[in-house]
Amino acid sequence: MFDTLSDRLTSALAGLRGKGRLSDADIDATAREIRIALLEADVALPVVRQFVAQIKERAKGSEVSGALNPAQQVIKIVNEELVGILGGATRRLELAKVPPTVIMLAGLQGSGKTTLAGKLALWLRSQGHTPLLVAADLQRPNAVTQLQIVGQQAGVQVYAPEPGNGVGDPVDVSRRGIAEARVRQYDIVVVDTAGRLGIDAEMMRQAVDIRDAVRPNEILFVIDAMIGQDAVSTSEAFRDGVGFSGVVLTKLDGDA
Ligand SMILES: Nc1nc2c(ncn2[C@@H]2O[C@H](COP(=O)(O)OP(=O)(O)O)[C@@H](O)[C@H]2O)c(=O)[nH]1
Ligand SMILES: [Mg+2]
Repeated sequence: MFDTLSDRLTSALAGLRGKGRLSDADIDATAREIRIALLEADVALPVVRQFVAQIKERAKGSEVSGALNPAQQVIKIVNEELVGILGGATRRLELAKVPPTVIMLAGLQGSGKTTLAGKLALWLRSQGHTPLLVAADLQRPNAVTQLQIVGQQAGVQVYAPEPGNGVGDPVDVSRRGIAEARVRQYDIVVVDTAGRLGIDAEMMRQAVDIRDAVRPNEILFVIDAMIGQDAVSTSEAFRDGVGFSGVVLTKLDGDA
């Protein structure tokens, strides 16, 4: 996807190179090309609209720089805005002043939460932490076993007091998981929660209840990069329903 998007953007901007002065018409034409490039890359319309509007506004605005000609300035603006969207928000995990740090994983079923729990555990361990994984997905068949296997592979402990498959209270397990970590001095707790196939009120309520019970330092919203356009509405629903402090895109190794 990025190869074509990158090609399209390059050609959209190519017309500007070498121009000493840009008219509003030049900027509009370039904005139109960028818009088409993004839409063809399956970027959601509201995102495209905002992005293009931002670029137009900045390009037509008073950002006059002595060092760059107008065409170079537009290219710089597009570049900055793209970095802002794609990579501007990477940052470190927020650690609690008093351990344990609590990380809650939320997202739709199949988005990759349990897999991420394992990756996080392995990485945290390599950084000298002693993480505890908490099995709070008591819904999805074999979710508890899956987390236990993932924990074993990463060489970290899994707190799984309930069998799952519909048995046990995820809010209670989450709360007890934090208490367990405190007593046994694990410094980071990763709470693996249940998702649903689509956004539904029951899932949101459960995620909110877990959030309120464990007061996480980080809520990582896990999203499958292959869902394309649905990513925007799903993220917005989670943002408004549960809130999150970070987003993890999974399956970037796929063919989306
Ligand atoms: N290719 C690929 N597959 C992944 C990735 N993360 C998760 N999966 C697969 O996606 C499926 C769902 O993942 P899982 O962690 O069980 O999702 P959960 O329901 O959110 O816990 C599993 O088959 C995983 O192996 C990833 O980054 N790349
Ligand atoms: Mg899972």
